[in-house]
Amino acid sequence: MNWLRMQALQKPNKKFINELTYKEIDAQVTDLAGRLYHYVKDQRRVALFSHNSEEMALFFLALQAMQVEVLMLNDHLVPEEIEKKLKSLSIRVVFSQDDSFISFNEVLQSDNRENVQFAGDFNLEQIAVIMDTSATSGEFKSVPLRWKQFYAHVQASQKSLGMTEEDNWLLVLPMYHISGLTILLRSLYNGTSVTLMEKFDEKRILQLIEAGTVNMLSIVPTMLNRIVERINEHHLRVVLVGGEFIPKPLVETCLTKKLPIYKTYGMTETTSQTTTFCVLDAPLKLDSVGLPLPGVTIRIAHPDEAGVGEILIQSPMLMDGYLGQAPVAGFFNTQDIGYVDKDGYLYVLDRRKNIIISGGENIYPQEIENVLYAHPAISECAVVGMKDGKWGQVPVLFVVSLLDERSIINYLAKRIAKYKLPKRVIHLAELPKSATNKILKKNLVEQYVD
Ligand code: S0N
Ligand code: MG
Ligand code: MG
Repeated sequence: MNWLRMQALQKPNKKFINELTYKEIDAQVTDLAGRLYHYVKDQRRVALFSHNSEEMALFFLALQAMQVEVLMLNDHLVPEEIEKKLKSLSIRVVFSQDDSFISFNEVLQSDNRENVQFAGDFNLEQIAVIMDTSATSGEFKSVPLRWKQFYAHVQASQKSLGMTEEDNWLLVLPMYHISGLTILLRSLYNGTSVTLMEKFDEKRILQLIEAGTVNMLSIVPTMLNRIVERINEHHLRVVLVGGEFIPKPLVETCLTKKLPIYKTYGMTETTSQTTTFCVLDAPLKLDSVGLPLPGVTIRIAHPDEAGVGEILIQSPMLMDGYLGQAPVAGFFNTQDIGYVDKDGYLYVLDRRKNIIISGGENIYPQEIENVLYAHPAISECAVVGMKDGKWGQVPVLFVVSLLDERSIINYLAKRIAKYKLPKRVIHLAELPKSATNKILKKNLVEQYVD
């Protein structure tokens, strides 16, 4: 079940990524694996550090063929963040688009080439990728996803979206997120095409939509917001939207444009899609995130009188467990809050406590606070989320310190990725606290943010 080899045999001339056919990609991947051999032969795990590119996809596929576990690094991370992750996962080899590590070009041009034979099958128990999510404690957790989860996912996703021969899926979400990587894998499994885009380029996306080059989009609301007003003619079959709360006015605008919006709820731990539905099919369920995909069971833990509680998920797409932690026994607690209606549609009311989602990127207040508390001139701080027209939500910092805003931001910028930086810094003489001396974020939000 090596999907690439299968497609290269069955549909050699079908386009896979941009202008490259399955046969061409299979040949390039085989060639690349030969050049990668000397870099990875002693490694169980390596990392990729890149924005979307054809090279990134080739490296990913070649490393999969070689059965190496691949840590997917967000390309906005700063060196200090990357070092921590590599150390904790004992990774010594990193391939990157630029020269910060072993560059893609260096490997592609290397003359040191081995003739490697691939296993004909992907091993379903093999860890394919490792992706990070953070815990509310601010420490990151690593999610290992195996071929068995991807295999279950592509089949369930197929049932929810119904792939066809003509499908061409825009791949603009980063492949280091599950939202982006699954676009590549669904297409690979179904033998369909993707249009890979290195950067979110609004003008080009609008052209691709209007020309009918792409008929499927996966997108976060922040991006959709930036293009929806300018979509006129379209041949879209599926617009899969998730990753953050979708404002109702945005859904309504999409409806007036007759965009086939598929709302979806999922996360790295569940290999993306867990529930999905097309709003055109169920206009009365606009506020929901849809029905469970085949094989998925959803339960609500500790429901109140209205049936609202923590969302639990059991599914063949669910990770076995975080690396280095006990496996998930049965149901996985998303810590998101919601309910299921009488028809089985899931509603998500609140995302995991404290998490801030900016432009589809998760930001964990405690991670920022931990970095700040390491600074001797910062005695108290609290990061909370604030609604934002462009990003959905942005972090705001409340701080007790003599340092000015500029110094604080400069200090943070060396240590955390730019998208995590507080968009506002508010100095206070002291932060509100409970009787047990815990900072009352709720009071800060009510007094300054709402
Ligand atoms: C929104 C994006 C495209 C913005 O990036 P853009 O416009 O390319 O910006 P840059 O040129 O990189 O930077 C410009 C300035 O903006 C700052 N910045 C960049 N991104 C952010 C951000 N997110 N928040 C705040 N600031 C940001 C930069 O720092 C820079 O600053 P200056 O100008 O000062 O230098 C980009 O953020 C993006 O690609 N977002 C999407 C990420 C994503 O894929 N999220 C989803 C993650 N969730 C999941 O994977 C699970 C859900 C899921 O699977 C799913 C989700 C959606 C659809 C389908 C599914 C599915 O189930 O299949
Ligand atoms: Mg960028
Ligand atoms: Mg970017």
